[in-house]
Amino acid sequence: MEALLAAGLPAQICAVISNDPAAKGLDTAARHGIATAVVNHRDYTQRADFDAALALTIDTAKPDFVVLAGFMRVLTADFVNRYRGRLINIHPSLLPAFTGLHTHRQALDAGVRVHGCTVHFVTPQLDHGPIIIQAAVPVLPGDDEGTLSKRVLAEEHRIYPQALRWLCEDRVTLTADGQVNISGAHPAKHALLSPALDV
Ligand code: NHR
Repeated sequence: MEALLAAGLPAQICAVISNDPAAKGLDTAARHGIATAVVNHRDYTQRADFDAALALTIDTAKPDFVVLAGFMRVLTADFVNRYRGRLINIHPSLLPAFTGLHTHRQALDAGVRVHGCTVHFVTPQLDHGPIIIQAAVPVLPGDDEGTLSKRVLAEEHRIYPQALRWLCEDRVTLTADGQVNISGAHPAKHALLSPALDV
């Protein structure tokens, strides 16, 4: 969230909303003069009721986009469908690999040599929404969850602002059949090999 605030996006951040009253992002937002709100999931026994309260709070702020950042509650289909094409998330793996939690542990256990992060539209099926942009990083000998997550996080801080900028500029759209179109994006020129080939 701090990286998004620092990115100088052509957007007004109309609210920062958390399900966790202790979330550090609330203090950060308040320091930046941004409106904050808490909808505590512990106050609700049903996910649908929490999501309905969350949607009311979001809609009060009238956002164009709803940007998940470290949001850790699975959202109901009704909630997700209300914001179709306007709700995005960043997930710390190269989806569709390693959905859910502990993605860096999953990557290390699988022995992959390339890992990364994914910005995607949120759909009812967890971590399966249409992909906007991905960044790949090498998994290096001796990596643990700490070193690997730090390498991925540095890329998250690059691709999330880029994806949001495209959204703000109306350059990325989710089509009716669930495809992502990005206008004017440059194709990547190089393959990432890990390890590199012998010279
Ligand atoms: N909701 C839907 N419908 N679809 C997605 O793609 C979603 C979503 C809600 C959150 C973020 C996701 C991530 O990038 C996200 C994507 C939480 C869990 C989870 O299991 C899984 C994936 C993500 C976020 N949450 C547990 C739950 O019971 C609680 C886990 C905890 O509190 O530590 O909701 O990682």
